[in-house]
Amino acid sequence: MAAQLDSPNSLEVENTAMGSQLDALNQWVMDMARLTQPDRIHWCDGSDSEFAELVKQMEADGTLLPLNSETHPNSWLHRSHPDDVARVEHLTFVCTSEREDAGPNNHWMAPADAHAKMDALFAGCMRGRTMYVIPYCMGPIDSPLARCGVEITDSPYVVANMRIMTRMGAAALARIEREKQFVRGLHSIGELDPERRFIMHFPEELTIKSFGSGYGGNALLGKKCHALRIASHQARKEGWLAEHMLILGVENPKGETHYIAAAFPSACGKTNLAMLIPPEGYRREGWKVWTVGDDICWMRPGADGRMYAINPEAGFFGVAPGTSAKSNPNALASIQHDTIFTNVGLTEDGQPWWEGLDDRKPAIDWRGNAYDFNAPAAHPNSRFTVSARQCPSWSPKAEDAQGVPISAIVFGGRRASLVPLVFEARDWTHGVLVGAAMGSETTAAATGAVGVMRRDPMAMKPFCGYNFADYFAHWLSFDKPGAQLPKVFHVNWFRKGDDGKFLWPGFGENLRVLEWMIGRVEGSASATETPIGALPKVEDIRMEGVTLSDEARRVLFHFDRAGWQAEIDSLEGFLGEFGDRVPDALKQEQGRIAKELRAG
Ligand code: GTP
Ligand code: SPV
Ligand code: MN
Repeated sequence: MAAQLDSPNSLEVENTAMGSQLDALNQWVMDMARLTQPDRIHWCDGSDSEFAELVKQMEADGTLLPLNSETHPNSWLHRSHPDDVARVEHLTFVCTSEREDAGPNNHWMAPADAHAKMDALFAGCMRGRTMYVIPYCMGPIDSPLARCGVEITDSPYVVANMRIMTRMGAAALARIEREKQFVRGLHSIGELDPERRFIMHFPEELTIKSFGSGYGGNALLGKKCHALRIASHQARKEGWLAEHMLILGVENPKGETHYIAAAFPSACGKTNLAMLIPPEGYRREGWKVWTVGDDICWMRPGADGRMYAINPEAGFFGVAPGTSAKSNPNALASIQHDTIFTNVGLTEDGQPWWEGLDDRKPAIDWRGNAYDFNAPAAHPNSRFTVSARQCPSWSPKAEDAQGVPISAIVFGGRRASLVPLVFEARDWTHGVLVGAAMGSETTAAATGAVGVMRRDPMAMKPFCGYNFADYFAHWLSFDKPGAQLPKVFHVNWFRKGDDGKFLWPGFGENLRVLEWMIGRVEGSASATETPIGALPKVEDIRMEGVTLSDEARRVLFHFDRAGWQAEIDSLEGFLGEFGDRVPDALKQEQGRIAKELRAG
């Protein structure tokens, strides 16, 4: 087989795609092999036997540690390099030919310079290693909304994760052959040296080059690099949206299901909301929640004018700490077998453990040292990778080629003060402003300080592959004759009281807020108009079965005019950072609200 290839050296090539008409793909793979000089090339077919072989090899070299096979069959722990535990926003670049197209929201480098820099890092980097070629499809394999890519990597851990997170292998390769278009991702762990680490995107070339990290969104290129940064750029050109949103279905006792998409920044509750278990009383009445996606949503207007959404992913790369039988039973049930854990602790008998799981004592921390009570056993950004099919609430509609119709879009973040539990935007334009104005306290999902308030429009600050001003204009463009747009809401599960504790119980109880939203969509729920949108009173939301403190009742449903004046004034400054490209309609909307707030 290898004879048909122009081998860069004495190359062993397994499972080659030769014999088919994949000229562009073969050419690119050969070019990358010539650059990186691997000892072997392996074309991934996604089969069970391939996975078993990879696992055997990773167990042998310590990349994967098998967990207790009685409690966690077919599950492993991976310990990443201690300097490689999260996304690295300061090393992530969008390389468009015009700097302005990347916008002030992205780090930018001229494409030629970026290619030169990356190719120097990649030169010879796979010597002694195997190059894996991973054809994958983001979205149901037969969906017109799905898009394909190929990731080249020297990390078997990445292959194992991509197999869970995407539709990987033969079917994806067949679709690429048909469509002749795919996103090209080149990845090497390099030496895992933070000084030689860059994640570069070339949206105009549908290309990604990532070097020096093996972690999450830096390395599983189908996820944030393709499905958000490159896809958002494609989506703008093609008239759809690629968003950092979960998708869930809420089924009422009559059997009617509304689908909701929600954008919260990293580690702000998407996985938890997507897998919500209704409170006891709701369960008795017959309410059900269905999980369609927990991190990424691709949506576009359908023939009836409604927005239809797919989850481009096939698995969950979820935050472990805080996941428990109480907070997220569906996640916990999903990860009892066939799961890869990254950077969690271990109990004495080899079970995975993290802060917030239960009150057992761990024996070993995420670095592999004896547990020391002064530091967490699991890294705060430790994760599990698991197939979505293992989730008890996995929606039967999640594989629908046409996607699910979206009734409501929800924005939200971690806001200790000011922002009430929920409010509704008055129309689409106002909704886009609410999304653009999103702020949240930073989390451990990216390197850098934790708990610092920053603007994170639509939870896309780290992920929008183009200028935010153009992105806001693209969002506004969906409001056209015939459109049946979702209603837009904003939530805050993270408001704190005077004692510094969360005022809202969150998790399953969040269904009460979703029920109110659905009531608004259907025209049955009440609200009070304010300049920032429509707010429920505490009695507009069903609260039997929850105990809220007096402070919570007062604060969570309160519109603080003076506080919002300052917030909306600062928004003017934020929009100003994007200059003339910001759509006038958005500036006018900000001006309208500022005026209403002053008029009060
Ligand atoms: P990424 O995968 O990084 O995009 O994160 P995510 O948005 O999916 O966040 P996730 O659901 O994993 O939640 C992150 C943290 O927030 C966990 O520690 C949760 O326990 C906590 N959390 C989630 N939902 C709630 C909630 O309703 N209330 C409170 N107080 N905490 C929550
Ligand atoms: C996030 O940070 O939003 C994640 C994890 O979902 S990562 O895959 O690392 O981007
Ligand atoms: Mn995420």
